[in-house]
Amino acid sequence: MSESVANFVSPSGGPELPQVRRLVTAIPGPRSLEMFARREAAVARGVSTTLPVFVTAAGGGVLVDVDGNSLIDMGSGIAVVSVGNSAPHVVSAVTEQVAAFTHTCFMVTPYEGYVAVCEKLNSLTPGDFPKKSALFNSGAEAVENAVKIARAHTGRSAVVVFDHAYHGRTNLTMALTAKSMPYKHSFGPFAPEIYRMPMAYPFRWPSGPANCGPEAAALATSHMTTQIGVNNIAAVLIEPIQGEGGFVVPGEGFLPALAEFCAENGIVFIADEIQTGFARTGEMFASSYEGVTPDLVTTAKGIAGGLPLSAVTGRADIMDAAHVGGLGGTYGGNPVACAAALGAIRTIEELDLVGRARHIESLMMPRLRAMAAKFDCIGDVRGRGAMLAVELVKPDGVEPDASSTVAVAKACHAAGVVVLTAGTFGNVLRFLPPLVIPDELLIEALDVLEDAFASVS
Ligand code: PLZ
Repeated sequence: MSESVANFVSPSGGPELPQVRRLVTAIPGPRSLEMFARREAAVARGVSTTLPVFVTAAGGGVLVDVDGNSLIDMGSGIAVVSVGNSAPHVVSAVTEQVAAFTHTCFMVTPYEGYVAVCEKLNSLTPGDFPKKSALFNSGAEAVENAVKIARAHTGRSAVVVFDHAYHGRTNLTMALTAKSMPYKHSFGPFAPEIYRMPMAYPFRWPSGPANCGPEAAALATSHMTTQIGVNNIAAVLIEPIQGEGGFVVPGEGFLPALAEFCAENGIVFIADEIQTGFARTGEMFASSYEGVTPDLVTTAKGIAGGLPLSAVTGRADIMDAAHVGGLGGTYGGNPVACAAALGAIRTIEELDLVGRARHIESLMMPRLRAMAAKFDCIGDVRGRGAMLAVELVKPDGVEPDASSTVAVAKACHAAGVVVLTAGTFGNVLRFLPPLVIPDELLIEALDVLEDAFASVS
């Protein structure tokens, strides 16, 4: 373990959780099962559970449950606690803020934290031009507001999205999301004026990964021109690496071609960096990998170390298109969440978590590639930084293998490693460790994963 990470995980005054995998009961244990029975009686079934282990403490790279088990966290609560759970700067900033005041509503009587978070976002996001930001609560809410702003700016209504996209669970963001089950099924009717284009998905591109980026871009721009009409398009909205859709890294050239097409045609290019943002991919924002400068960026998740906060950031003239009073919400940019964000961003900068994400990639990628060579069911290994995945397929082809994916995930869970699945076909295992996880735990998680593949193959 590097010294900075060791110090970080056990700070003076912070939670000192031993960075170990330790199982003292079956997973889930008896107390978790008891609580899960209560949960089933009290909580609506529509809210699902990946692993019914009830957590009492978490930090660094571990989750500790009510039965005393210590599990390795390879999910970060879906890419949220990149700085680790209860990161010291987050805890101290939140504690101070919660004691001073908890809420005034920024639209009624403002406070500095909100402005400071916007200043940080304006300087950290890609693009060397005047920017402004607005703060909200959830990722879906940020996406909704980015679309509102783009429509106000352009006076146009159409929004272009892509196959395998995920943008949220509200009515507009369900419409923007590709996958029906479980996100949209039985919940329509959906918002109009949403148009879906083919995604540059290298592993599944008919003529092969090498042609994927340019060919997909040509298709998308031709469809936009002929089927929608460029003068009707307010925004093109895309995740620079798709998250729920299966960690699809777009074929090279796809994002730059889309951004260029948008710039030529007065279309607002929106990067949904909700899952990819804040150091996760080994850049502060994943758009930077291909030098793409979005007009607007949506952020959430990793922004605030676990507190609910989201944002839209972008070109000042576009952000100012919405009339006074047109944007807002009771809780958007809540002072406690803003304090958490300032603590989280400080942590990312002080611990060089961008570099740490690249280190995680360098540690995990060779192991995942070696597993792909060993196990026939792994068809593809992909991702960037600490946002990595393997796609499982039936032997000798690309037919998705969801049942093996679930089996490998379950074997990892039983062994005390929290992994998540993803993908339109449910056949992607994804890895999103906290960026402060000690190397030893990562290596142990990979050992467990390899055993899980061996047991399922
Ligand atoms: N945009 C790119 O990844 C959230 C969803 C989990 P909210 N992804 C996790 C689930 O099953 O609900 C996400 C995302 C991207 C938007 C969102 C939405 O963010 O904070 O969940 O609303």
